[in-house]
Formats: sequence, structure tokens, C-alpha cells
Amino acid sequence: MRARHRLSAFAAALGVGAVLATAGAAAASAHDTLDGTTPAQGSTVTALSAVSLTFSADPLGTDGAAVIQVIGPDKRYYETACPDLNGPVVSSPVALGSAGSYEVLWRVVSSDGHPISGSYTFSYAPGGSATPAAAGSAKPVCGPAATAETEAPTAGASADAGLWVGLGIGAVVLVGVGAGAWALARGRKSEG
Ligand SMILES: [Cu+2]
Repeated sequence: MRARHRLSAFAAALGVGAVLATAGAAAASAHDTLDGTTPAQGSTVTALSAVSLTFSADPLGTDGAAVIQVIGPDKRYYETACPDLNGPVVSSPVALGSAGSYEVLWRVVSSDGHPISGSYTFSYAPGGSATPAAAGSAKPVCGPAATAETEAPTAGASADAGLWVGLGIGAVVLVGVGAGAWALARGRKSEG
């Protein structure tokens, strides 16, 4: 009888652990992820007319929700218009200035309704003097100045956090389940 009680407690703990681990993983995977960018992170371009980001699902097209800022080595902004949403692709036209490292700050509303953001850099090395350097803008061309800048964590980081929380809870429950199984085995041994 006592062993049977322990067995049902063991089964319940196992069920709770499985549910929590699944819930954590589901919450993490619900966010859209950034699947690719043009230009690619860390790449060097000799000419560029737009920055495009491709997500795993279609970001929500709420007014002003999507932000792409392209910041040059002189800290000026080189995007020339608000982002355009086309299915999973969000892009902004750019006119780059002098050669050097450019940072892309982005923020979109994931298809599950949560804002996600991130940043990456690429290098600009224009070939010859064919492309005149644009002057850029002292302020972001589109939307409130601070939105993309204040949200440092990347989409990957926040999705990972959700996943790790889920896995952590799952691990804690599994340890408990293991302890329960050990106690059960010990109980069986002393009773038998
Ligand atoms: Cu979400």
C-alpha cells in the first residue's frame, strides 16, 4: 500500500516534469527567429542599397512596430526610409556614407505578438569613387529614436532564456523524480 502511494507520487512528478519541460520549450519556440540577413553578419560589402532581415515567420505589420537603424562609423544613421514588411522579410533602403563598420539595430513584433530585437555589424568598403558617400542623418530616420537602441538583448538571447528556464525546471523535477525512484527502490528493498 505504501509502495503504491509512492509509485503514484512518482508518476505524478514525472507527468508534471514532462508538462513543465514541454511548456518551457513551447514558449521559447513561439518567438520568430531571425533566419538570415543581407548583408550577412560580419561580411564586407562594396555597395548596398538595402538591409533585409528574413524571419522564421511573418512579423506583425503594426504601424511603426518594425524598426531598422543602420549606424555608420561616424554614429550617423544611414537608413533612408521606414522598414517595409513583405511576408517574413523586413527591409529598409540605405545610402551608406564612408567606409568602415556599420551596425544594424532592428526590432520587429514577432508573429506571436511579442517584440523581438537584435543587432549585428557588417563592413562597407566601397570600390573606388564610383559611389558618392551619403551624408546620413543625425537622428534615426524612422520611429522613436530610442526604441531599437535601448533594447540590447537579441532575439536569440531571449528565446534561449525561455528555453533554459523550461529545461531548468524540467531538470529540477527530474532530479526530484530520481530521488523519489531511489526512495521507492529503498522502500521496496526494506519491505521485501
Ligand atoms: Cu513570444
